[in-house]
Amino acid sequence: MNGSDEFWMMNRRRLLGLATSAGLASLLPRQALSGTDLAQLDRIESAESERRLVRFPEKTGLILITDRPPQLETPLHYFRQDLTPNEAYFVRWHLSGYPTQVDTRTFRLRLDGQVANPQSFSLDALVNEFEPVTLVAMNQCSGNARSLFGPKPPGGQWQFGAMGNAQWTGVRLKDLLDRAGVKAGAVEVAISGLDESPMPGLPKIVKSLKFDHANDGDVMVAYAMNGAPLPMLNGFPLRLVVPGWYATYWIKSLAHIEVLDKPLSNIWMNQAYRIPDNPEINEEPGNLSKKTVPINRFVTHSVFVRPEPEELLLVNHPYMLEGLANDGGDGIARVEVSVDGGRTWADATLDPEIGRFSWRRWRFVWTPLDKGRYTFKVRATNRAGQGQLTTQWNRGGYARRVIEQTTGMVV
Ligand SMILES: Nc1nc2c(c(=O)[nH]1)N[C@H]1C(S)=C(S)[C@@H](COP(=O)(O)O)O[C@H]1N2
Ligand SMILES: [Mo]
Repeated sequence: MNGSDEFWMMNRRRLLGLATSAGLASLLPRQALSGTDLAQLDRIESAESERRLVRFPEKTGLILITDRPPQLETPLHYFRQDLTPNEAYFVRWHLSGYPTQVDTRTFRLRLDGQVANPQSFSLDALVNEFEPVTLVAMNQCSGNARSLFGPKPPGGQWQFGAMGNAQWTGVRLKDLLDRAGVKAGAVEVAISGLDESPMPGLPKIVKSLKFDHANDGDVMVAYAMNGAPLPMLNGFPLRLVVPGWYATYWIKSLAHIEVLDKPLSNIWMNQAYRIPDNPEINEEPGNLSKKTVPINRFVTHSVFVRPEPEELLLVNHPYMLEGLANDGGDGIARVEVSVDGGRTWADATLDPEIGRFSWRRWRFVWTPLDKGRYTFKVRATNRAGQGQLTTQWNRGGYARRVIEQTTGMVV
């Protein structure tokens, strides 16, 4: 390799680093770094360049996890805002038979099963005949941050971007159920979308909620996201919003609601999205829990938005660490940050609450007094006293509640 090749490769890496918003690290001259730092930077830059940005319809550049079906992750820096822009909101479909267009004139949402008057709602009827409700809620894939578990569970190797916060507008599922007149003996409500399974042996996705949950007045059929129609990839024209619960229940391109007189039994409830039945949602790779339950409410968790891993910080300059914390709806009571790898902790400042089911952003201003490499940690506690864990693992890589860390280099 000659000198100019070397130069080109170095700059290519830098550009890739920029494209994935590595932050300051990609901008500083490499000469300013020691040999070990340089090796570290190389590792990170190559890890980042493997996480390629791609553009899908109605979307900005998102990190490609898989393309068929699309699984796209939101780059961290979008989480420095309360609401995640629709074009940057993560995407996950299970099956390649997902809808790419919908005729809004003929589209109908069906509601039937254990009801007195089965319904078929046009979009017009949903928008005009029911009281609109609006709420800010975070959605999060059950497997968000799965890639950080060791050993790595199978599935999409997400970092922290399989989540997003949005303001949802729509109608209460309860109001639709009332219109249909639910009969005695209703135990669950099954929900499914327009997506079809392309594989003969695999049934289409149908999920269910207990009737009382579906009818609690919070669960919503949303037709707008951040004041605009939902992007096709996020479920246009309708999706279920199940505040405080993992995304597997937030059925997209919602087309059918069925009130059931017995629990739903299918692969999507009995085999997929199950977690060990213990409060820590924990098990050993060599000793899997015999008893599992369907995944449900979000657990308490907090993440860093900045610094991003290995970001460069300047000695004697105040730096604002930022991140967000969430739980299943009780509310975040406290977020603590450690700048010394977990030896000592101090309280972060919480941004104002913008809804029970929203994430809560936090900040922590810190002035590094010495150069060197730092490990930062963050832990949250919710109002019900649920904190975070130092170790956790489960076969699905679900419901991560581990105390997270990031690193920074003070120069
Ligand atoms: N119809 C339908 N809805 C679905 C899914 C799906 O495959 N089909 N995937 C679920 C899962 S596992 C996730 S993580 C979220 C992703 O929502 P998003 O693409 O709007 O971010 O959609 C949920 N709703
Ligand atoms: Mo998911």
